Amino acid sequence: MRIDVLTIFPDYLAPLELSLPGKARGKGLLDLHVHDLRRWTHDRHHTTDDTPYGGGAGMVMKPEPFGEAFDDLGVSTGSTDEQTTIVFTTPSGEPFTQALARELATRERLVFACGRYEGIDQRVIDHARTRAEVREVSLGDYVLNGGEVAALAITEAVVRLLPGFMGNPESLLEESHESGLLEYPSYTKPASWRGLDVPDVLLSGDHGRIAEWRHDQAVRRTAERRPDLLHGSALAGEWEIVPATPADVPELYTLTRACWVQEALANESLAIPPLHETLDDARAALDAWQTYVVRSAGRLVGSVRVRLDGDVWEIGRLMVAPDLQGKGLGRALLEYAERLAPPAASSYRLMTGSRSEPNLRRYKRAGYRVSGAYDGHGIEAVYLLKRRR
Ligand code: JD8
Repeated sequence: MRIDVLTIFPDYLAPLELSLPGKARGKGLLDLHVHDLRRWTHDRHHTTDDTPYGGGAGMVMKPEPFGEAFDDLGVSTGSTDEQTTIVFTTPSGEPFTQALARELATRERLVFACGRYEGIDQRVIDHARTRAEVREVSLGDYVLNGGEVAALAITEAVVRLLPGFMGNPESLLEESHESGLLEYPSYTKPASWRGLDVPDVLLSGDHGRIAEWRHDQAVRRTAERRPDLLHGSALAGEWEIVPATPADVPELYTLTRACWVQEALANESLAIPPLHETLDDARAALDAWQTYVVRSAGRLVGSVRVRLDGDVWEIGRLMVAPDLQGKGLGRALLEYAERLAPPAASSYRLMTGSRSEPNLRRYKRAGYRVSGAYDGHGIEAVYLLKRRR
């Protein structure tokens, strides 16, 4: 990958010579060029900024140096270059995420345009769009004095994803924001330090239990610190997925009836067990399954339950209030349920009516495949299975 950085403070990017990017250059994976934007100025003072049209505080970066830099650096002359992305780091950009890092890591060339002062003349961005893909990216919701720090961070996050860079690419999958879960706590020698001991499970040598403990720690940490990572934002406003309590049972029972009337209509059959369950059945189910509910503005609007059956993670009763379906909450609940699966689970299983076309389509889109017919209670239902990644 080739990376060019345009900045009036090239020394800000000096850290790229160190650590990861330095190693990538050594491996021939990265061709990094940091350019002083003043190279493309022609006045005695090498001016790169001027006063804003329309008045206002501060200065704006002039368009000409950027335009000439793009020309000189051959940033895709002629038709828009498919393999180059010009990145403007700006507080008004799209949030930088691991997903965006993965996307940028597929590019052959990145060109970072780093602003200072009040920002860059808008025509530079408009002009850049005529030459290559443009991404305006923000490092986060806080104000820096320029775009260099963001270019530095984005470069590090992208370069370490380049194929052949990480000694053990598998380790990438385990990382925060890659697995969708925050990292579990790590420990090294000594086993006891200032009265603080390493958790026994980590000294047990039982890799199954260790993986189970680590996964559980990762889920807990994510639920405590970043619940948004666990369930995204399918519904407007504040909502969250939480473990169900007995107090939720009446609403759960009502939601079940509402959702399974839909199933009954879809399958033209009343032979649907949930429709024949009592409130006590609903209470008892809380002991048989790990059940989670979603509340939005205090209203119970969705639910899912999970349990381990051998090495299969069984996902059941995935419900979304009929009036709120189609907003992605079902997908968020399914992803949440999958993420809860313990290491012992090698696949996910769920069930739906054999004639529930919308559900069947939804689950197939999520990677599930029909694995067999469910023969019980006189209903036509099918099992769907998905191997775990
Ligand atoms: C580029 C000029 C400073 C910003 C007036 C302070 C990114 N996450 C981020 N926060 N801040 C930036 C960023 C700040 C920049 C420039 C990026 C160019 N400034 C300006 C607007 C208010 N000053 C950033 N990525």
